[in-house]
Amino acid sequence: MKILHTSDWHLGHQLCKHSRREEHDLFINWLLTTIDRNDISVLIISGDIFDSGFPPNYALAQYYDFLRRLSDTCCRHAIIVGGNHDMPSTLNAPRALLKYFQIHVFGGAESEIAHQMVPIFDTDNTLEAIVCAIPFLRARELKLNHVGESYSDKDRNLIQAMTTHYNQLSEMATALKQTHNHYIPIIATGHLFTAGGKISDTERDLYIGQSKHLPANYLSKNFDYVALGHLHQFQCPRETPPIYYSGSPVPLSFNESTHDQYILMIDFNDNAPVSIQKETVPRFRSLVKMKGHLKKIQWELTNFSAHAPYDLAPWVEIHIRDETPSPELHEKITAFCEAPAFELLKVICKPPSMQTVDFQSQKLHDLSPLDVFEKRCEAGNISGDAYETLISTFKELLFLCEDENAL
Ligand SMILES: [Mn+2]
Repeated sequence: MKILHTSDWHLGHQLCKHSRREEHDLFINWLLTTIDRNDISVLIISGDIFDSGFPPNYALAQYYDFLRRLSDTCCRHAIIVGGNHDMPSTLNAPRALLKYFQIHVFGGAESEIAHQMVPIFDTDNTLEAIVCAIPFLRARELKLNHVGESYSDKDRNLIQAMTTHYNQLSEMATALKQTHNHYIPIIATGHLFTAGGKISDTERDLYIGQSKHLPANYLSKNFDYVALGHLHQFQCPRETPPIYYSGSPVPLSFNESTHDQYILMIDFNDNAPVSIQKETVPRFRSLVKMKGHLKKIQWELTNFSAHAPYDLAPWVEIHIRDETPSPELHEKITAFCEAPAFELLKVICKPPSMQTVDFQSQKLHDLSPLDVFEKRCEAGNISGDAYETLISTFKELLFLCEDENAL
């Protein structure tokens, strides 16, 4: 039995107000072909299907169209769990209908934990795997009451409750497995930060500080494979038994495009060790970041050639050093951008004073609250320890606001 593990699609995502719809369409086409070519029986999507709790209608259509086309492939089951970007009720709304097609959806934690255990049967109706479907876990779903607790107690109790949730499902699945004589792998899903994980600039910073990261070894060793989402870069927090992040299939920022994107395929042979294969997702659109002085940028733009094998025009972000914003400068750059080979998304100008000023397309909606706060600190010439303390306090405030607003 082979499963395919992916996560963090973020359907509906925009980069500098530009839709990622075409890239997601191409990814979905590629994924469906990959599923058939590799004889995949079970698909797991480990959270952040959508970029927001209220996705645009085209993103919903992409998702349902994908699920319909999935039923034409060799894949017999799908397990889809919610991430921190997903609204549990949005994902859960069609679950009764989708279950009819062997698509099991868990937008949030269930009030009855046993419901999160999904037995997978083969075509002869023999139990061939058990999936513990665990979505992003919210404090209120774990019935934690934080009133009067210090932040460190709150963190510790959340980690404890998450660990208990995983252990309970591990014990239930192990008990079910032991009633059978043949090999039955137990697979868990999750949408969380593990301690020491590599983060990028687009993961919503829900867990600030190591105290809120779950150590990988807290996850039961009875799980033969743990399919994680949340971190957008492929990584392996534990090798034996294996825990993997597949990472997002489409880079969500210019920084994320500096590394490759993957999906993972896991083969469970009878009693044999698990074999894990990672496959590179094609880059459907190049995201190119150019940094340097004006002359260098002009040279790079003049000599720009797209290497992507797909038709989508590359997107470019430019950071110009030692230049003061001016209308003439704008013209000097755009004169090089009229070639149809790429599309210029953003120009950031860094004057000699080192104060960052954006003069073209960077508007407030392009910035995160943290970006705005960092700019305010830079404008106030705050640096060193004072800067670090202010940033970490601001991140803590952001976390509290997100937690208060979480649905
Ligand atoms: Mn994500």
